[in-house]
Amino acid sequence: MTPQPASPRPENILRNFVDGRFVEPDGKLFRDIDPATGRTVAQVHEADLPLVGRAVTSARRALAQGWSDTPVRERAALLRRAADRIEERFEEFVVAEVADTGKPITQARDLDVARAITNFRTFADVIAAAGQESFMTELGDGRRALNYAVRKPVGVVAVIVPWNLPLLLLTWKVAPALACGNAVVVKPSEETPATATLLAQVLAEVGLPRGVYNVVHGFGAGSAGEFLTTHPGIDAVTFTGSSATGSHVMRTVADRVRPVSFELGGKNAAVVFDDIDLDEALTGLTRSVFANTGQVCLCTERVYVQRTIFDDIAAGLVERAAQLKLGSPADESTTTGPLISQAHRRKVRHYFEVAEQAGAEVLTGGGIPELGGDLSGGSWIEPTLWTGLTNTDRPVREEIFGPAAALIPFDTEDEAVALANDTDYGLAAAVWTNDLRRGHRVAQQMRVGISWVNTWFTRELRSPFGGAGLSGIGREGGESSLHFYSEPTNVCVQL
Ligand code: NAD
Ligand code: 6OD
Repeated sequence: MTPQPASPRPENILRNFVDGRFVEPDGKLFRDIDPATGRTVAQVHEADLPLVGRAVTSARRALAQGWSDTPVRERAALLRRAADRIEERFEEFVVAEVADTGKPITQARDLDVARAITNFRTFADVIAAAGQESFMTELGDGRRALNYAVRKPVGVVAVIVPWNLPLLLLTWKVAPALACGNAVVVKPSEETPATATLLAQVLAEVGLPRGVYNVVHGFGAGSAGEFLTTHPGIDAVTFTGSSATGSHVMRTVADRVRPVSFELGGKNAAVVFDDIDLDEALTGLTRSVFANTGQVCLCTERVYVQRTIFDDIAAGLVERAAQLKLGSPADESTTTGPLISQAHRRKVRHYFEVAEQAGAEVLTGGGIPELGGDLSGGSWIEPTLWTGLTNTDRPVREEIFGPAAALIPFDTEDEAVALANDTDYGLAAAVWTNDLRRGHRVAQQMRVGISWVNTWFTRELRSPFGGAGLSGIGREGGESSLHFYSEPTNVCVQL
């Protein structure tokens, strides 16, 4: 049976969640729009400065009232209950995520909500297994000192996330933060406020003490995002979003010397060698360029192809792009949703114009599709591929964050590595080759946080994840998350 799309409920108001309660809206509201149709899905209560302050205060109080000292096994059990409860309310999360993003329901189920569950289970396991560092120091004359590190939470963590994978990216940060005994104030994107709000219900249902998880809704500058990062009661900021916003947030917290973890933009390369299995590489490349309508920070926007197979790859990708099915997110056969908003579509279209002015040949796409009916008000865009651009052209240097990529030929391995690394970003790369040694050699030379060989977006949540250059600061995942979300005190005892 084809599931029904989320019915627009403009009378529905998404509330802020502070100190274990939903706050009755008494101020400004903004609209939550379904990008597939352009319809209003809900109204959202924008948190003002005093309300953000109350959220931070309630988080501090929760720490003081004992949350930070909760035994690890209790925190791990709570994370597991959260995962179980999301599983029980799975379709509610799916419907909310689809209504906010317009993404295909199959993706919301198989990736976004499924990963939220895995995030909670993984960090329950990670914290339950985590040890502490200890060293014996030889002081001479037979004297020794025992050093051991005691893991402590950082305190109140501001969690700011974007709209592309809202619940996945939120829980990727909230789960380890709670695992380490922190309290959080989360600011979801203004475009996608629903699942962070639903998560508040779930965490309350599974017994998270009040004040440990707070949600404040709103925008960035002059709104909840800025109120949060400038609040003196915040001990750390974990942020996923654009490099420009990351830079701004960094300056904001610099005066108070607060730690930041930044997962920022990407301009990711794929490098395709002529020894590949063509079909396998085309399947992988199609995913990496067009998944989530190109709105994944890890998506490939630069495809470097060995000249000997350039025409085959170009033709194969055009053929596969034509097979993508844009349509109602509720339809199980839809592969591709809209962009997140009309504003984002204007940005992506601007790059279409810049590419054509730079002399790009449009292999496919480049325009706005006519979907008709309910979908005519949505922010749809055509999957787009170009040739004829070089590394000096803006569409090859700047993050587009849409379903568009430039195909560029290379001749030698060294040239491919140099082209791929010729970027200010450094998030991800994908190398496609059947030569085992070359795969390792090239993957290791990439200046990125994650370098895949013959795959894309395959995630091991215990491995470090993050970016170099404009793509971020720090690493999260497994032990790396524990390092960010906890602060060790080293105890040194002379024996
Ligand atoms: P954005 O930077 O505009 O917004 C991200 C979040 O920051 C939103 O919640 C927004 O309200 C908030 N914000 C904006 N200005 C702020 C300010 N001055 N102070 C505090 N908060 C502020 O990014 P976006 O458009 O929502 O998301 C797309 C970007 O995110 C792309 O660049 C993409 O590459 C990046 N991204 C990176 C990763 C990663 O893991 N590296 C993952 C997903 C998305
Ligand atoms: O998979 C993850 O944990 C992660 N942080 C993915 C980021 C995707 C960017 O849009």
